[in-house]
Amino acid sequence: MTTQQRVELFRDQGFCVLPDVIPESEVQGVCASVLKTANEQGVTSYFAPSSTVCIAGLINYNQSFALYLVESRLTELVVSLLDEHYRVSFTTALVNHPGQERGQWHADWPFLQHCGARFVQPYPDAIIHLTCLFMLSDFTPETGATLVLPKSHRRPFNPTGESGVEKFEPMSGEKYATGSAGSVIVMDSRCWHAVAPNRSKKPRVAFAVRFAPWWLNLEVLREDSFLHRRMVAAHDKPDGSIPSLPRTVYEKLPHSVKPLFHHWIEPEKLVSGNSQDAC
Ligand SMILES: O=C(O)CCC(=O)C(=O)O
Repeated sequence: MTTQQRVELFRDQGFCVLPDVIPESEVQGVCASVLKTANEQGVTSYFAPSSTVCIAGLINYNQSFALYLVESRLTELVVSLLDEHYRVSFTTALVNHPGQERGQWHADWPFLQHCGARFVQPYPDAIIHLTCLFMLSDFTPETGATLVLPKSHRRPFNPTGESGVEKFEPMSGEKYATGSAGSVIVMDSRCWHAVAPNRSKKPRVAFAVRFAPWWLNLEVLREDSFLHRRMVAAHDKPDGSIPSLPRTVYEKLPHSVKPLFHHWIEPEKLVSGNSQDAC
């Protein structure tokens, strides 16, 4: 399939699946590495059922996947959808353990209606943010491949706001986004999706990377930023925040990956005694 064909599929369905972004020979190693990090750092997620473990700011702890973020077909697709100069907004590990139940239908940030920072519905029909789910184990109906509702991305609302839908119920037209380990689901963040039950005996392992165009304000996601304090913390909203990227981690990223993270490097700390100079 060409990039143009993928773009058309994406625009029509709200998502498409890119196979073999992480080569078969490498995906097991990345999977083991992310699982190790998840065991050390993971917490349960707001949206997912209790047997899902998730880590926000995964890149801070684990860089084993960095080079795949700039895989050529993925890059071509993202540039076609967001134009150049896009950036990473989130990197999140997602480990869905056996026995996990179905999660609630939702779209992703910035379309989550109960969050402090959101596009209020009815929102415009434009591609504003991408959610990419990198499969580190096979996504099948048995293992809990993500449930998606094709074409839902064109709706100006989603189940996290007033929508009249039963959030935990199956929906007519829903589909499993399946693929083998190493594939990536590239989804419009407006597309309705849900965690699926994992009926297998092994964890279903993935990580999510979200891409934002240069013009989308991400500061509200930054821990302790003015916008975060004002729009999220002050109203006790569930947005959470993304830890800044330590400069030492940034410096070690592959050269081609650095531009995706430059905006998130931790701010320079003021040296004690120099604070007046800085003002
Ligand atoms: O783990 C999945 O299958 C879906 C994850 C999800 O819903 C999300 O990251 O927004």
